[in-house]
Amino acid sequence: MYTRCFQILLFVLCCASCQNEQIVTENTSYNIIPQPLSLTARAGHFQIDANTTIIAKAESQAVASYLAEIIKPEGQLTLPIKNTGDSTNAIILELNPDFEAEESYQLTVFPDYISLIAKQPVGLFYGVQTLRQLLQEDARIPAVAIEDAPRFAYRGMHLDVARHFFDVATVKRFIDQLAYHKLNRFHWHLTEDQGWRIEIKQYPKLAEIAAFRKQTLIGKKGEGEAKYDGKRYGGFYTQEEIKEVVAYAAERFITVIPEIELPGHAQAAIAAYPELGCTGEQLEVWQTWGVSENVYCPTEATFEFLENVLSEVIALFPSEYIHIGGDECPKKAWEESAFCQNLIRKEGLKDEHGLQSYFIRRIEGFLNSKGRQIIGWDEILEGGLAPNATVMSWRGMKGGIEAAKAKHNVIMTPTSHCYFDYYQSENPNKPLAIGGFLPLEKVYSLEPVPEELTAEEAQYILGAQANIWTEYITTPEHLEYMTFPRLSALAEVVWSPKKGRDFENFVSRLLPHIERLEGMGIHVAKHFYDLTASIQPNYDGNLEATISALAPDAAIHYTLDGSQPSPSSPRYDTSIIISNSGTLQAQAFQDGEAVGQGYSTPIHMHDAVAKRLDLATPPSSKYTGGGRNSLINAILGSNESFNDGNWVGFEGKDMEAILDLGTKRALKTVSLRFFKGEAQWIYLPQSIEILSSEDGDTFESITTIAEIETEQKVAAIQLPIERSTRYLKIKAKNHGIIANGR
Ligand code: TNX
Repeated sequence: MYTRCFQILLFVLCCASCQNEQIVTENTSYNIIPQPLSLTARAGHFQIDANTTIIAKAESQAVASYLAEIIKPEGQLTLPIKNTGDSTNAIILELNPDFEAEESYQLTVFPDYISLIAKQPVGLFYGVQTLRQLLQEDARIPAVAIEDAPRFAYRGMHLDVARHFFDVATVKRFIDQLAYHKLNRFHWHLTEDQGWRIEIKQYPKLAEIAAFRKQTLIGKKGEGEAKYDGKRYGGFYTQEEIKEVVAYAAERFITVIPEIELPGHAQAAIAAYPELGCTGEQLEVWQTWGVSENVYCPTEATFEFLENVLSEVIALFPSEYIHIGGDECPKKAWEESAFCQNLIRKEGLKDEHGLQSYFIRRIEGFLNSKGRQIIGWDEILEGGLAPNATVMSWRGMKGGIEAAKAKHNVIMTPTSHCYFDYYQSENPNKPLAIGGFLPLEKVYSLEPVPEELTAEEAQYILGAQANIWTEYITTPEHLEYMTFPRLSALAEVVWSPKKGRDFENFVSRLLPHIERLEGMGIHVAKHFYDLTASIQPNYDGNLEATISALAPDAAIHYTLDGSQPSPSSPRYDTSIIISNSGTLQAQAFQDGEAVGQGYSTPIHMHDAVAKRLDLATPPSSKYTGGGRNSLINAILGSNESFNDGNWVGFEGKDMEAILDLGTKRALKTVSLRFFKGEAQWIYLPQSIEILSSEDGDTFESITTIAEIETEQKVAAIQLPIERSTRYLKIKAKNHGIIANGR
């Protein structure tokens, strides 16, 4: 493969986002997230005042008390809870065992009372969450009739407290938000190579040694020497704290699923108890990110340790499911261990993958004997699945598909849609993340049930969850920034009916939802207001810029003279016509304050802008940003990246572009820019030829250059031509390098 990226003078950003057209459904004004199953608007409103009461029988008391706490109007006393009473000015909670769906509820707001009915307290609890979202600042609740039930039984969120530790208060706040979004599983990732976070009474060194690392890698491991911060770091939860969190979650109808990683991601435990490893070597708790090769050795002593640990874990967590990890277990230590090789032979296992299966099956057997089930990451499929295991499919959906076909339960959490440790924006000021790119829209587009499955197989998809790995997330504020608003999108994926899911409608409800979250002090990512732009030639010699943000209420102001946009700069409407060189700058404002990342680009007008350009060979889809138009839109391709949407690449073929200037023009110079990225198989052309023509048919060569070189990533070439002509042909000969294996 050989490629070249080419630009005649200038280019655009091709913007994938569209105009924000708000779809107004009757649900929009109620702004509930996740969207309920059905909602019918009604006239009027219920007013909470000093005389409002909550009526609830004994079985609904717990939810009633929670409601009284949560809905307390400002400056007023907690609403009194009564067993029976007059329905006027009351919020009545009732259970009705005849309701079909387990977690369903029916909420009807009348002007003189509110009726909340559910099959079980959990349904009442979700009705209360909806009520919270309906509550206006003036303590009014708009009249409405809602019938609601979740699509999936498993609606999860994971948190890695091992790479970085988050205290009980932060974890509780996180759990509060899961509840607010009607999620019901909190997957607590408690052990890792870099830290062990749960007190185990029988093994005190786990808290003393495994919970602390000497220092932490700074940034990412580059090519040179890795840098460390030199600061001891760690922490763990005492068993009392664990109980407190589990009880707090249970009050919010959230099951906490603990994860104790095995056989890999175990270096911290091995650092505390070296006999758990294959070499017996004294290790340190890992200070760097990645996957450690120091894994548990499958000796009887290791199984005894793990069973003792899991016994304490079981006593703390009532969850039916215990997550045992199972991911990313390098096999090197087992390959090099005589004990492991012997065990493989003795047990008649095929290889190290068989040994991993043996490991998981033994742990499953132990947990099953205690009445618990295991969940494992999709690597537990390799070498044979343990008989009753539930698979968490993270490396795409394929592990989940395979498991569902084999009649195993599945939780979908593909990196492509569910990794909230990935970047959510292309904003250059975004904080460092592990990598990837997962914008809000992508999260929202997750469909947990793959088409490949039959209706029967689809029953095995219990639901989905998102994961927050915390290698680069060190503070509660940053954790919230990574979580919100992506969690709101996930909540709708797992709760709301598939039919009727609509991103634009979601966005219109999300804006008031974000205000509610901010009202609770949550640090929400505001990339929602980041601007993207598309600058296109409009073929009358001008450019037309369209600018958009995801937020439909963004007031965008712009300038063309290099000054910083302010609320008094011209307000962007449908497009901007640009006919001169300068700088286009735009910024979104909300209540007069700049919000989100603004947009800025230099505009370099020249004679080819918005003229007709034909490409004899089609550009490669791999490297093509804005296509043909990006060559004549007055925007330069980036000096750093060929992926900025402004470069056009040609793979395997020569480039031939014919420019029609419309009339005969006296030209002085042709300026060309080429991108060089040899590591990505992008090469400068071997040679360039410029030709001219009066009629667009017969071309005459003006000049040729054979040698093009640059030390930079971009070769900018100026060719003096001094010619009056209407048509120009630019030929660039491909480098001709044939790459092996790519
Ligand atoms: C993969 S997902 C991991 C984690 C990392 C994460 C970073 C999984 C089962 N393992 O250990 O933190 O990638 O995105």
